[in-house]
Amino acid sequence: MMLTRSFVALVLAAVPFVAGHGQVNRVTAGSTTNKGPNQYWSGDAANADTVTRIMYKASSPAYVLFNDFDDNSKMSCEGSARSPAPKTLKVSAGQSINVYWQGATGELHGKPGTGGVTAYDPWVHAMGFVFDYITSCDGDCTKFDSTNAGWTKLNGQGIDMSQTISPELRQTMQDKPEEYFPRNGPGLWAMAKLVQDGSKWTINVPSSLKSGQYMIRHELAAVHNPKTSDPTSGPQLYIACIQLDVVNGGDRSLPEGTQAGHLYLTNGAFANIDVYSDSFNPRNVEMPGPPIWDEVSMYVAAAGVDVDVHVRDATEEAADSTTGNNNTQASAGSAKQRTAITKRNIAARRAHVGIQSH
Ligand SMILES: [Cu+2]
Repeated sequence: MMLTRSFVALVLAAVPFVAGHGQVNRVTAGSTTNKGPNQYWSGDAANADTVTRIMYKASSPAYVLFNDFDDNSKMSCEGSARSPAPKTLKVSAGQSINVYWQGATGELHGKPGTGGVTAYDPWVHAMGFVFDYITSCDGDCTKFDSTNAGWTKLNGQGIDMSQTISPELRQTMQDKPEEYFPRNGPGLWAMAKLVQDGSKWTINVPSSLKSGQYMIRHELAAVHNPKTSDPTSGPQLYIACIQLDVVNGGDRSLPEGTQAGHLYLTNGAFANIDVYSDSFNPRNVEMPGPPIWDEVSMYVAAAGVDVDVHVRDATEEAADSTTGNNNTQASAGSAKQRTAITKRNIAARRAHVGIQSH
């Protein structure tokens, strides 16, 4: 039977060969919502207004695998290093954006533990890392070729041994798509947290970052299919590139950063992670890739929350102290307080940008 190419494409879109995958449903900043692109139909009106670059479709290749970890182009934005999105999302420095993922398949649709997502399919994998990187677009993100960009890490989360997956999501993952490990006890993978939170991930734009256009490289790294001799095995990287127009910025430029093809080794510990192995110890999971930008990490160390602050001058302090904040819960860790950040200016900053601890 002869099939036209478009018919085949439609079938592939509707029935992916491999369970899983997905894409960005929408990105929000404050009261602004911007829809992710329709990856399967370029005529969708959302595609003329989106700030998110098109990812791989759910059919092959679907995600980036270890053999391509050294490929700057694929690793920067999957297939979209040279295919910008048409718009940028305006966001103030110090504000956060929320990225909502959508599964390409319905295994978790309406299931317990998925944060009440019912309008579309939730993200389907629960074991894996989440990373957020940023680069300057050197001007206009809608014309930016990110192939050789240097990326700076804003956040990286693996498995949090101080938390446990919800009993509901653990049960939901029991049969499909894959059973959750560790099978018992503590260990909350960042990806499970994302699913429990309604397939949502929050990214904080550093308050000290200079105004200008930047692109976020938001990456989900699913680890449910450990590497074997099969080149299609190993961690699956899902990379969403989101174009931002940062306003009300500070005085910090990004460092040079790391090219996407140099973030992870094709045969390093990350490529070879095996969460099912008897020798796997979730307490010893190494954080893949370069360190978090010190502009961000010094605040994490001081306050135990994943937002940033820069050392503030007296004028800013005075400005914040007039905002009448009476609802702060800052808990600066005294032992780790290795910077000039004080409890007071952390509290002031948090009040200033409206961030709650989580
Ligand atoms: Cu998948």
